[in-house]
Amino acid sequence: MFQKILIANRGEIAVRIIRACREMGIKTVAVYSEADRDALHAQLADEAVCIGPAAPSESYLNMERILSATVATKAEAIHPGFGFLSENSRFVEMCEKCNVTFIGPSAAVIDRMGNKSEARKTMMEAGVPVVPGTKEPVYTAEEALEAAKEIGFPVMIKASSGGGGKGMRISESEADFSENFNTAQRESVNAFADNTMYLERYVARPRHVEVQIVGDRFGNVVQLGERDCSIQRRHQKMIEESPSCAITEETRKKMGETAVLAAKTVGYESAGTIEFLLADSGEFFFMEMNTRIQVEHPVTEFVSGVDLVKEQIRVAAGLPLSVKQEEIQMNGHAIECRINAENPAKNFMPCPGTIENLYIPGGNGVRIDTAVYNGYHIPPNYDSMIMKVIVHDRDRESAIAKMRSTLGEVIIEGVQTNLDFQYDILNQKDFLEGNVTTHFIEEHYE
Ligand code: MV4
Repeated sequence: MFQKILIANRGEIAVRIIRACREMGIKTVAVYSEADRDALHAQLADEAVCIGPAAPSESYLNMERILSATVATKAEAIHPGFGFLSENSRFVEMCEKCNVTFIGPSAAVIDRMGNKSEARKTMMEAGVPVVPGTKEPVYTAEEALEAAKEIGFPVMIKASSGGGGKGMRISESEADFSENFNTAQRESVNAFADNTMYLERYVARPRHVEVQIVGDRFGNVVQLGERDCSIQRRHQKMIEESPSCAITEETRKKMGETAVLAAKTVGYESAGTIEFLLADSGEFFFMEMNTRIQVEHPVTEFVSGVDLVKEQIRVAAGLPLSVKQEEIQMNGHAIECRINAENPAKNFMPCPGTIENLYIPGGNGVRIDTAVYNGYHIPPNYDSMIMKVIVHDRDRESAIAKMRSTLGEVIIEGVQTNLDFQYDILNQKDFLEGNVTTHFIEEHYE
């Protein structure tokens, strides 16, 4: 096992990783920017190294500085968390050159899955269901239109380097196709310097259901059930839960097996997520694979009892997974609400500032992942998510009741937050009935 791990991240996920390391008897090194001198992760770690100015490109995204800090502190491995360098294959290669273990999948797997059009083709060939559409990438509006006529309208035009909705356009008919294709492609060229596009039939009012998997280097892959992440706003998830109330036992089994097949097809090691689009027909289709630990991993930890970060560390050290599929039993229902320092009344504008009064609740089946404390100044340079409230109870109804009760106890003063907005969602009839699609927020609020 590793003696010392460097955490190349900040905020609640850095704290989450430090805790896993400490429980495993592993020393930790935090890195922090000049804006994060007072950040909790820098105080909780055994050592902390300042790696540069507030701008992410000068600190948390700066590969040379992070690797220098790793070598200087003699850490043997880097945990990247999510965001920042977590899905950067060049960084994985640089770690290898420095003899440092990257806690995550290989550079080759990150590249293969990061290219959405290639990932789609890989999955099609493996027999994983994908939305009907192109198998080979398209580059011009002319060839794309021919493909779109075959698929049938409406079609979804997607950028191969996209994800999170960037470089994505719906085309309703032949008449609007070329304009939408060109706009989506231009967006992709500007954002990712990549003109590679692909097409899918448009799936109306879908749900976002994803399966958590974890694999080791011996070829073992287990799945830890699904998460329903349909409650999103502009591709930012707000509420995640496990299990999904939208699928039958039969679909659940098939989806889990499909996720394992997808991961085994690429020889996946570490924690990863297979995202599916669930159509109202009950059919599901592979969308993308996320090759990192995700924000919403605690809901899976609650229902499965598996510590995903510890498993990541174990398998990166060359050990086998600590659990077999037959030993995994999913229990009860978990829900996560993401609390952001933002103003819902002002178009959810980020609202950095100083926390003047803070109360963090607890209780049976309550988990709060956060890195803020009383008097903490939230810097304006990073993500606005400041807290994750996660609850676990025997069924969905009890979990919703627990989440309402817990959110009601949270006190955050000094900055605007989406706490009240989250509370309101939990009282919406459609949410309570499990009537949620990816359009829930726009249909109920905007
Ligand atoms: C789709 C779709 C409908 N049909 N693909 C959005 C981001 C990317 N991960 C996939 N996305 C979608 N792809 C087809 N063929 C609808 C969406 C979509 C969506 C998906 C998941 C969660 C929220 C979403 C919000 C709007 C659109």
